[in-house]
Amino acid sequence: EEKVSEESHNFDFNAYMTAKTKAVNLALDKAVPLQHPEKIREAMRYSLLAGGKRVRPALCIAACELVGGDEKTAMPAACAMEMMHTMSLIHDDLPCMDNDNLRRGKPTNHKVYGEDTAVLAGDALISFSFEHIALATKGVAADRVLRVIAHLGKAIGSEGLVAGQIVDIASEGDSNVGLDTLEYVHIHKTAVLLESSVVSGAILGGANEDEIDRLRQYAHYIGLLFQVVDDILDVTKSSAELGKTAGKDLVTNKATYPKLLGLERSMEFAQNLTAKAKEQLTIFDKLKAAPLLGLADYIANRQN
Ligand code: GRG
Repeated sequence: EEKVSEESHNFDFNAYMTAKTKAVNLALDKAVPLQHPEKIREAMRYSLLAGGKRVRPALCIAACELVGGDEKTAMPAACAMEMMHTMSLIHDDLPCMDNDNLRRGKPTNHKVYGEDTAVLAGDALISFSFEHIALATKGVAADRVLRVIAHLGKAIGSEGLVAGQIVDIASEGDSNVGLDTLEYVHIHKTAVLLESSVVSGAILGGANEDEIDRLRQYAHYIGLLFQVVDDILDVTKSSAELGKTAGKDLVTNKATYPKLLGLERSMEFAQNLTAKAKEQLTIFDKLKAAPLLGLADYIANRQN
């Protein structure tokens, strides 16, 4: 049985993620120190340092290392990816959006600091992300840094995260949402920032165009995979909890893969996406690609 992929045999993925998470948390803490005016800095730090898997910074650093760069070179961009991600979560949780009370196991930003401050904390994180890449990236040619900044701007704007969010909002309560719309929302809300993370790491590490394109496609597939697995887990988790065969997503309005494809075909789709993601990495040395291969498996096999 091919359960553990052969690539991961000699590579300790958990140790790699633990080390990267630790380094990223330190860098984030340093990048956004508590200073005047304290209220906004506290709100930014509250969500930024609230935990989270740090998948985007890990992708950014791993891609940089894969093409011959080092962790330090990618770190400002890696932090910027996490700051943008955090910003999108703060704004997504607002009463005018999803109106959530909990995030990463803690009260949401607006619950603690108020809506006004939560909006501003998100705004400040957007602006600081760009500033941080521009000022803190060392030893990389300016044209490469500029390309990273442009890529990130596109990824979070009306061709990326914002596009995914507005189409998601528009499709709320619509019982006829099809696979195309579901995929559009997932690609724009999730895959695009993962792509930006990987592409940025690759650009900063000195990748050539072919390498950048392969890595972009890899991230595209794992981004979609992330959401398909999320949908599958929603069904399997709640059926386990309820002791029933039909999970909560099969009875709510929200379109999901299991609802549109059935559980079996959703699981096949997830396997396909994992295979396609890994296929993109075959141009690289297998040992060097181990972290990204491991990340694909991690996203495919996560249990919560
Ligand atoms: C204001 C420019 C601007 C953009 C915001 C609100 C919004 C537009 C977009 C929403 C994007 C959104 C919430 C996407 C969901 C992304 C996602 C997969 C979240 C879960 O990511 P994980 O599992 O979370 O990596 P952790 O907590 O581990 O970091």
